[in-house]
Amino acid sequence: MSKLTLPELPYAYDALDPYMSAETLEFHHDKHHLAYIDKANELIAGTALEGKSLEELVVATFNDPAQAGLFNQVGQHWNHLHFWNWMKPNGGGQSMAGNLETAINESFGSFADFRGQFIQAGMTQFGSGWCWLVINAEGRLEVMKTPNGENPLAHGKTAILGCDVWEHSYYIDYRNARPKYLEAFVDNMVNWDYVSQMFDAGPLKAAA
Ligand code: MN3
Repeated sequence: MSKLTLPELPYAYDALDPYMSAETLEFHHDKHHLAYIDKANELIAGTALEGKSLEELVVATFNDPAQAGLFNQVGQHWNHLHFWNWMKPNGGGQSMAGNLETAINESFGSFADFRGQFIQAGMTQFGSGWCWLVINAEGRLEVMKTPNGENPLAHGKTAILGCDVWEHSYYIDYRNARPKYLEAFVDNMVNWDYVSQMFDAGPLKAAA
């Protein structure tokens, strides 16, 4: 593939205020995400990994201990590309397509049970990482958490929703109150339309 690049945010920097401030998005998107991309491009240049898709890069580098440094960079690029789209102004709550709602009810019992498990996963991820709603190998939905830049693809699972619980994602707005940030993410920011698109698209090929 050609070099990894940073897309614009899909909304204005202040669009998620007061749940996520313009200051947070400016730092997180313009500085943190860009740094992952620059480092990944530097590490990929001139190697046999040039030409692989981003999903292939995540899986290939996870399976090669010598590429542990690059794994976190390409994982974080995938994670953030989608993270910006997993949020929108006036998002969150239980407003989603019927087939996704049915799948959530079948997998978790109820939306409230999903919400509780997702927030719990984010709260209990010790240190930096992510909590996820994924399609597992059996085609069912489950909640999981991963450290650092790790992406569910490394475990044969396809993320359809993820929340960044690195401190850079919430410390300006919530200080140490990670649970409040996770509640605001689920209740006020999730872009269920984008989650639905990923759910309808099904498991990524690289997860097989
Ligand atoms: Mn981040």
